[in-house]
Amino acid sequence: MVVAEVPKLASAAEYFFKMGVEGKRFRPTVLLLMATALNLPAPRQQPHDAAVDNLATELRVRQQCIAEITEMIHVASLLHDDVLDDADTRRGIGSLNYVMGNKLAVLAGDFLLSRACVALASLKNTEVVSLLAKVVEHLVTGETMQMTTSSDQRCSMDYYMQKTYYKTASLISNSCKSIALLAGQTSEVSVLAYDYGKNLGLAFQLIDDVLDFTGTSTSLGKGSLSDIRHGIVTAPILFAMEEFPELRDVVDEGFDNSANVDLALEYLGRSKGIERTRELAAKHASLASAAVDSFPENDDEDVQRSRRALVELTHRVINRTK
Ligand code: GRG
Repeated sequence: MVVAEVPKLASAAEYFFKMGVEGKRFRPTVLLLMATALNLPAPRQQPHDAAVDNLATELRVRQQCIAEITEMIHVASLLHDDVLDDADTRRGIGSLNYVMGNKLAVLAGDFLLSRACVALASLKNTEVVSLLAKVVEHLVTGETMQMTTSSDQRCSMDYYMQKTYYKTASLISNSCKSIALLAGQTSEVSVLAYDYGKNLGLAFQLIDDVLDFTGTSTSLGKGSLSDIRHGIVTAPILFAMEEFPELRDVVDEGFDNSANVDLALEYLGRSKGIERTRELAAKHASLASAAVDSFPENDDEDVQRSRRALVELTHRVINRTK
């Protein structure tokens, strides 16, 4: 799906799908587990019915296609994000804009997005098309919200959570819902799948925001500090600001001056900002887990194992160090 005709575009579009730089593949992992977790109970087959097996295989291929589309949208958004941020690295290697230039990076992102659209159309399910088209709108909206904030918006937890939903949680939540819809699940169950993805995505981003300050250790300042250096205010600072309202003046002054970064870190260190962000992530992880616990009963061993794995992932997301 990511192979283009023109060699230059082909190498650009394939760049982050090569072995070793494919990233965590967190989203497709969740989606394939969700597919099995929502398998409908198989009708009793006696004798073995090949037609039933074929239907199950066909469904799995369609759900796998959602996992592929989701990863392509994700990578397209990373390519464009790196252009906007003028990033020079991604996944431990040179970012595509750095290696091949902004123009090819933008075009490669557009190409991945258009191939994802073609694959999506081939599924011939208009509700699923609408959900994933909305996700692209959300990604763009979230990025724009982050880029163009007023002082009040930058200091608002509601604004931050809305932006986080758009930038991170919408893709995984709406893809989870698409998996459920393709499986022929009811709208109630599809909403549970959506709730799982949304809360997992929010927890994932909240921990990402903590790791930006702490890195793999628990000490402050050991992360890349990339958000704050780019003037992006995230949950730990917002919680710290509730304890120390004077931090707002520092935030309003901006972080072009590295002394302000140090000052904000000092306030953060004296506050419960990191702890409260972790607690909020844990709350969302537990809501995600509760959604899986509400899935309709199914004794199938594979289904049970996938549900346990989805729950296990909620723990991993909040305990991860990278
Ligand atoms: C072209 C679809 C499209 C969108 C353009 C630039 C933009 C609008 C949106 C930016 C969206 C963005 C980059 C959100 C951040 C999401 C996020 C948490 C990225 C990190 O995901 P990981 O940790 O990365 O799963 P790996 O490398 O493991 O895949």
